[in-house]
Amino acid sequence: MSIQVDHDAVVVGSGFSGIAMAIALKAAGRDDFAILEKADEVGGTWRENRYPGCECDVPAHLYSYSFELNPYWSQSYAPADEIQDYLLYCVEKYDLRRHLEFDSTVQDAAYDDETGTWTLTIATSWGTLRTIRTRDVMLGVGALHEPHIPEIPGLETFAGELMHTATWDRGTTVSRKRVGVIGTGSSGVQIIPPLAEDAAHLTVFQRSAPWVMPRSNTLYADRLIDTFEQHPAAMRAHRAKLKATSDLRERGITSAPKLLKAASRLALENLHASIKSPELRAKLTPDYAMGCKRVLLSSDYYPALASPNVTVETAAIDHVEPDAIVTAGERHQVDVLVLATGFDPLGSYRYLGIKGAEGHLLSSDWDAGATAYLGVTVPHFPNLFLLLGPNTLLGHTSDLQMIEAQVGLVMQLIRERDRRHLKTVGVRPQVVPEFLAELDRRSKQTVWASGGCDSWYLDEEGRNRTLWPGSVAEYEKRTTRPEMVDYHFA
Ligand code: N01
Repeated sequence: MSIQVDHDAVVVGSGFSGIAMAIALKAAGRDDFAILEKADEVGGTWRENRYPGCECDVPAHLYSYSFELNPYWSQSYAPADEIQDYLLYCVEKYDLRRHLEFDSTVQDAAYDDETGTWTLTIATSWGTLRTIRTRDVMLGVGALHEPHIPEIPGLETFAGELMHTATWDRGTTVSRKRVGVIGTGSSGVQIIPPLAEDAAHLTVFQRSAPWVMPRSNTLYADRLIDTFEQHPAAMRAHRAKLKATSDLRERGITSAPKLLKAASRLALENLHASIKSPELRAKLTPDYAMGCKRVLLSSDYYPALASPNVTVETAAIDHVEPDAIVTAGERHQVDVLVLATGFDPLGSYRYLGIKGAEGHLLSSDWDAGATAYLGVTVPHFPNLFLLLGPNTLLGHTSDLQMIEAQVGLVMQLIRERDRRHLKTVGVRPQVVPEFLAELDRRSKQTVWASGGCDSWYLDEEGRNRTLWPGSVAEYEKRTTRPEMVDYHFA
């Protein structure tokens, strides 16, 4: 009996993950798919994050698809707009626009045991609902997507302009205004220098001092761009070098104490050279081991904090009033308040209502934490594939490498299922406990666990459910040659 579906596959989300998945489906001649996107344009992270100073702190030639290298990156670290343009270029080049359905928010997905198909319920911003039936669902909904809004008493009473970095309104101007920024992670470190330049006064509310390494962002000379354009092999060699050094740094920061020590020394020298005031320097000296949280790269962050119109407040925030942030004993008046407070990791996956085989609910199965085999497949959720799912983010190198490996794995699984003329593929439940035990064992040996900090890497029980604890090369190997016995075909 052949089952009627609207599409063979539905890709949810059109950021780097969704676009990579769609390109792979297309390349395999599996043209019957839709890409559902809740917004009105592609881009994911790079469509949403438009705050001043937003860029990618991973080198541009590594933060691009390996199969679509871009000779035209203007500088070693690309600004957000340029990355968004790159994604738009990919959409046109691979003829994906006709697969895209905008203003289509997937509310829930339900698996039908009988037919082995999924039915997605999709809402528009107008409130209308529709359904799509499909065999495969690929979720590229973004791992760091749902803004984390801190629970600070009185925050809702703030009467000035209030924004999270991921919801920055491009019309906002800060000149002649008093601005407050809460948070000094990757987003905070990027937004603070341009705000310090424009605002009348900037108060930075820092809870933990980050580790900051100097970074030079060089513009690529026209001659080099021409060389990359005319000699793709030179560009590939450049990328290979970036990949090797980034992987090494990632491994070093995570679990090589000697390398960490040397890097920590460099970061403290950077702090010393940039900040002359001993009092400010003390405030900016991290009190946990480097690598426990993401190491930040910036050469204009410390100089911005040393500007005369900038105050670094390290006292805990007590509450917010309509025009001020109040810390122990001090009232900081602000007109604009920016929350650079990060994201709810894997939040977008949790908020989707996903009902799998035999009534399994993803949200319930993930009660004790989000888990997936190699971050991609979840027991009892056949023909459902996660991209950048649990334990597959990277701390300090390009997540695109993980996305490409995952897309490759998904393609192999569905190809194998079809080769066997079967309806479904999913991970065997027996395989997962051992995999999770391995993740826990390896994560405990990293600086994330031993570095003496709280970070979004670990959950409340101190378990890592976000980052991959091995090397990129190892992940690539495990996904390029998957153990088909780990999967159940039916
Ligand atoms: O968020 P974060 P982010 N009161 O969670 C503070 C990616 N990314 O948006 O450290 C006061 O790192 C919090 O303080 P503490 C990247 O993967 C990539 O900056 O918890 N402060 C911290 O300082 C990154 O890791 C790029 O003590 C509060 C900050 O807010 C991830 O996104 C660029 C608070 C949150 O830092 C998240 O980065 C940007 C409270 N109640 C982001 N709650 C690239 O360039 C939180 N904080 C690739």
